[in-house]
Amino acid sequence: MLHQDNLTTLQSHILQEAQRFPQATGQFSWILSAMSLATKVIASKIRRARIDDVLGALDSSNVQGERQQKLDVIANETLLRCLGTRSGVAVVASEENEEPMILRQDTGGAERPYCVLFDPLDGSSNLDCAGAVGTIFSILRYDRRAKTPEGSLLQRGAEQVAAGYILYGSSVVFVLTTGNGVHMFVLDPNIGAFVLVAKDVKVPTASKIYSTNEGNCLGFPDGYQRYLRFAHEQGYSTRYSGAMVADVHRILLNGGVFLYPPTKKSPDGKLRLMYEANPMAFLIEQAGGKAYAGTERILDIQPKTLHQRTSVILGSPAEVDHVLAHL
Ligand code: AHM
Ligand code: MG
Repeated sequence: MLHQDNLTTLQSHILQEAQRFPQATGQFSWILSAMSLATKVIASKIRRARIDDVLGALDSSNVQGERQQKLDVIANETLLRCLGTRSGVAVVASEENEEPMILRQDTGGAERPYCVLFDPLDGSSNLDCAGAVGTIFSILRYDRRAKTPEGSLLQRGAEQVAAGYILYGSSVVFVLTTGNGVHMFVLDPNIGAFVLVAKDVKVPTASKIYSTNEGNCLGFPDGYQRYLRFAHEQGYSTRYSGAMVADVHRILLNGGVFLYPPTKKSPDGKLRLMYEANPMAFLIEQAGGKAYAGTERILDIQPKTLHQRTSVILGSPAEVDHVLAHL
């Protein structure tokens, strides 16, 4: 992991990256700058949440039938507002909304080439106890062969042009890939900018740490239970925060494996392929790790529906291999 000698902000990093593509129109850079703006707003609202009395659940449920936190809705609206003003975005899809938002109808034109999908506030049940939460996003090219704008979103994760997450923890961390390695930025609250702190981050090859909701263990398929017995025998540590962004971030830096297997309650897994698994899988693979759903590479899954769920195994390559060997 290299530390930058010179001070580079997320904004200047994006502009530098754009220079690799002389034909680029700048619209992609504008989308990432909207993500940066939205997540600074969300970070500030999270910091003030108890003071502003916006903690707790609403009466409403989201498309998944889950109770929404007030901040889920605020984060969702903030992202929609920021992305909605960017002309390069044709379609936006959020984990919180049943239907994708078609921002522009002339989506076939080359001037509106991108779709953005996001989980606005991942792990939001951590909010009431001031625990870490995050935002996850995925950017796809608009697929002109699709019959409908919604159809344009149903692409394999391998087609993503960018993905990232923002961790709202003891600091605010923006982790990004545009398919050219994984880069990490931290929000400097004094200057209001994300500053590059690590370029080309690589996940450690192996580390005796697993991250899973072990309370569900008896409902996991046998292979996962065998892996957990192996991990216990080998003296592994367990770390689990209840927010995927925080758990994946720890694995990116310290190594280990994150597991959300099928359970009795969620036989297909709990996490959402398009909003959570695909962007995290893209990041982890770009960092030298592996990401699977059972024995299938996550990025190869052809989505059938926007909100479909998947099981997840991702992290250090050697640790993912240990899990796969037990399945
Ligand atoms: P959310 O997007 O509704 O917050 O749900 C996703 C979260 C992940 O962040 C986390 O890994 C998982 O759900 C925790 O689930 P569980 O409470 O079943 O362990
Ligand atoms: Mg989530």
